[in-house]
Amino acid sequence: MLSEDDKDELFDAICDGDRETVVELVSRARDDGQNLGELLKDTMIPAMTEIGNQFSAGEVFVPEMLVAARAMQGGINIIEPILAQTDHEPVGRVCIGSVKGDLHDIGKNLVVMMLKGAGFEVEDLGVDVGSAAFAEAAERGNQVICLSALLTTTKPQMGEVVKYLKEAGTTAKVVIGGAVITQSYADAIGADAFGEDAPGAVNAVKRALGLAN
Ligand code: B12
Repeated sequence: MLSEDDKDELFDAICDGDRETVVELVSRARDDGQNLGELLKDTMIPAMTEIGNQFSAGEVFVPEMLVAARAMQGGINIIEPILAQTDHEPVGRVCIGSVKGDLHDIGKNLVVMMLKGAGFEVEDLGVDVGSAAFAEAAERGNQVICLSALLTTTKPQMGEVVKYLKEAGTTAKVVIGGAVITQSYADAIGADAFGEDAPGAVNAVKRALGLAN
């Protein structure tokens, strides 16, 4: 069993991006039969929230957030198969992809890790994803379709996806983000929410699902 001190060490290890310590502590918790859902919710997700807040406040930058996300992922990799066996319900089902023509995926990958850390089940469609593939993901039961674009030239693809999904009659919500995206663009194309960064993506997905204001 992890003591309170061990849990503090786990929290700090995630914030500091110390993947080895995260893997060691989470493995010990698993071997001891500790409730991993609780550990995720009470210790690990708050650590990612903390690093996300520091990032939003300009106190840490992308490299620190990437190593923290990688450390978190090390722990999630151990927890995921165990939680999948139990009746642990995900907060929601989300799919994400960089839109057609866009090969940038560093930001998208951060968003994936943040969403997983917040308890969402995430289907990552990768890069250069066309409208039909997003519509098929909605048909598979994803409640939110997240679109990422980094280029001025690929930004209009987001409008195309929203139009395609509407015509296909899907009820899934659409959340968009990426360096060239703004709230006013989201409003203009009829997307349900916009997120500025990875923590903002979690908020946007929650807003789209009516789980946050
Ligand atoms: C790394 C990089 C590349 C790498 C990508 C590697 C990879 N695996 O991703 C490579 C070298 C392949 C590349 C290629 C190109 N790139 Co480039 N690239 C960059 C660079 C330097 C960094 C992008 C990045 O990773 N940022 C860090 C991440 C963490 O930030 P982010 O992506 O913005 O994501 C955050 C938010 O936007 C948000 N977010 C992201 N996605 C989503 C999704 C949702 C749903 C939500 C809610 C939020 C969200 O959360 C993320 C985390 O906080 C930028 C410059 C820059 N400083 O942005 C140029 C940049 C984006 N690239 C640019 C260009 C022009 C190109 C090329 C066309 C160059 C060329 N002539 O070949 C090609 C296009 C390739 C293609 N078809 O996509 C331009 C785009 C200009 C424009 N406005 O159109 C930029 C801005 C450089 C510049 N100043 O000119 N690039």
